[in-house]
Amino acid sequence: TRQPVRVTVTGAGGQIGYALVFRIAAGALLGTTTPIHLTLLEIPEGVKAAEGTALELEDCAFDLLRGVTVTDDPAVAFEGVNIAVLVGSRPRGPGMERADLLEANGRIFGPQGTAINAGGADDVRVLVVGNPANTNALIAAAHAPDVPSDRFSAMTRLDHNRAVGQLANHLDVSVGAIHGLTVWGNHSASQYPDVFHATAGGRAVRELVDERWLAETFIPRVAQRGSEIIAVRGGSSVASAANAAIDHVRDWVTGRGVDWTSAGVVSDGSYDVPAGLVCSFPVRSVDGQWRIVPALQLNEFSRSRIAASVAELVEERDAVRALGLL
Ligand code: NAX
Repeated sequence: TRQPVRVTVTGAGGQIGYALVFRIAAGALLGTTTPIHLTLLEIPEGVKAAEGTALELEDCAFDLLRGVTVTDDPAVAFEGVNIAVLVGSRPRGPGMERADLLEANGRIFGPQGTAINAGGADDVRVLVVGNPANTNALIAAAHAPDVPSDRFSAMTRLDHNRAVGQLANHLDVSVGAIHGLTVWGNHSASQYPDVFHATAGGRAVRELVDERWLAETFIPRVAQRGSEIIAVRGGSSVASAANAAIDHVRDWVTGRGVDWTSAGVVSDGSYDVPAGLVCSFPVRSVDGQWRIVPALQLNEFSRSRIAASVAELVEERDAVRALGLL
C-alpha cells in the first residue's frame, strides 16, 4: 500500500482550518486515490477545537484519511511533513502597530520554519496563508536553510480567483474562459490585479475593458474584496480562502500545463522585483515547481502599480530584518 502523504495544517482549530481539512481529507487536494495523514497544529488554547475537528473527521469515514494527529508542538507537527499549509497567525489587534504585528508573527513563523527544516520530508512544500502572508513566508524560509527556498510560497490565489470572478462577471463569460490574469505584489490592499495579458474566450481583455473601469472599479474591488466580504457577511473570508489554498497546492503539486495562475514566490529578480522577496507573480507549475512566467511586456501603468506593491514588501522585509527576524 502507498505511504500516506503527510499534510500539516496550522491554525487547524480556526475558521479557515475548519473549512480546509474536510476537503483535503475528501481528496480535493491530491486527488481521490492519494491516501493522506492529516496533522493539525494549534496553540494550546486552540487544541480543543482542533480535537473536535479531528472527531468530526473520524465521523466522515473518509476513505483516504489514514490518520489524524493533533498537537501543539511544531516539532511533532512537521516531522516527515510533505505539505504544510500555514494558516495560524497573529491577526492585527486593536491599537497594534505594524512592528508589533510583524514581531508576533516572526515568533510564529520563525520557529515553524526551524521545525520544517529539521523534520520536513525531502519534497516538503509550504504554503503560507496566515497574514502578512508574503513576509511570514519570507521569515519561515529564512529559518529553513536546508530547504530550497522555492518550496515556500505565499497565498495570493484568493486574490487571483476574486479577480477572475470579477472579470468573468463583467465580461459575461464563464470563469473558465479567462486566462493569463496575474495578481502581482503583496497580499494586501496594494496588490495589483493585471489584465493586460489576459484573454477572455481567446480575445484580448485589454480591448474589451476600458482603463477607467480597471482603475476605478476592478482593481480596488479585487483589492478590497476582503473588506467587502466582512461588511456583507459579518465575518472574514473563510470558505473561499480554504478553496484558494486547495487550488494553490493542487496546482503546485500536479502542474497546470500551459495555463498560469498567481502565487507569492521567492523572487529571482524577474520584473525588477528584488531577489529574495516573496512577491506574487504570474506562475506556472512545471515538474512540481513554481516557475515565474518570463518576459512579459509590462506597460507603464502596470510597472508603477507593481513597483508600489513591491515597495511595501521591501518595507516589510526591512522591518522584520531590523527586528532580527530574518
Ligand atoms: P482564526 O482566528 O479563525 O484561526 C486562526 C487559528 O490559528 C486559531 O485557532 C489560532 O489558535 C491558531 N494559531 C495562532 N497561532 C498559532 C500558532 N503559532 N500555531 C498554530 N496555530 C496557531 O482565523 P482564520 O479566519 O482561520 O484566518 C487565518 C489567517 O488567514 C489569518 O491570518 C488571516 O489574516 C489569513 N487570511 C489570509 C488570506 C490570504 O489570501 N492569504 C485570506 C483569508 C485570511 O484572511
